Amino acid sequence: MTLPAPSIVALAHRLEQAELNAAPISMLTDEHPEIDLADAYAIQDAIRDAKAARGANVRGLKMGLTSAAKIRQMGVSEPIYGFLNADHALHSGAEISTAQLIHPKVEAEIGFVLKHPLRGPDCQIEDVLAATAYIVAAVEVIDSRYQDFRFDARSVIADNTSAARYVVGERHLDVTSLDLPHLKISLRKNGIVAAVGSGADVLGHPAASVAMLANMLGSRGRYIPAEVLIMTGGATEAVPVHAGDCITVDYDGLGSISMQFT
Ligand code: OOG
Ligand code: MG
Repeated sequence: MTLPAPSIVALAHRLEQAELNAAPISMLTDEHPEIDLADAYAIQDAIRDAKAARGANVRGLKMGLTSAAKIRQMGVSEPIYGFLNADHALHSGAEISTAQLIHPKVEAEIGFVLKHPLRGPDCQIEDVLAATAYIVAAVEVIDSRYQDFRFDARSVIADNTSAARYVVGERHLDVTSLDLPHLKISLRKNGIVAAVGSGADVLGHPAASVAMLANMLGSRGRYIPAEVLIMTGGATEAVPVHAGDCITVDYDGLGSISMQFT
């Protein structure tokens, strides 16, 4: 850690105001090049605490930058994690107002919910699958609070990994019947295919992303609780959206999710 506690709280406040006012700010590391990874996660924690103090619940956890497509698109190559707010969850068919967002993009993901908590280190794909209660198709709406959607790893971690909204599909309880690496995903914007991917695009297997999350949390003395949603990261590159756009994502064997931006 390099930053004193009051600076952590002040930077968290600046980021949260940017989110709540849909008004972008410059990258935190432009002003504070000394920020390290521990500071960045501490700022993210302070945002979570500020939301919790106002009664917002955490619904889950997310991994980011877990596919080659996302790493190439954002130019940041380390997987990162953040949290999902309960009041940012939406159902398929939802209307999403772009007025509350800065420069939203959508990305197709696979979600897990566990029946047992998972603790690193040494968590592996098999441990994740044995602990899984169900799988869901999920679409994340990301919205960086930084100008031009440009950031480095520390800045995007502090900004809760650009988390903004997420749309979750139906539950698939029969986990063993799903061939997750070969599960094909196709994202259409206004009827035209804009991105395609598969489960294997997420670290070779989306359960590897959950295992990595357990191991990353474990290194900070934390764990993945049971019953929370875990989003494993965009399998495809993120696609920018504007008012009027309709997004539909089809997942082989997991159904479809759609949303209308207004
Ligand atoms: C950072 C968040 C990445 C994912 O699924 O890769 C992420 C960003 O690209 O803005 O959520
Ligand atoms: Mg994501």
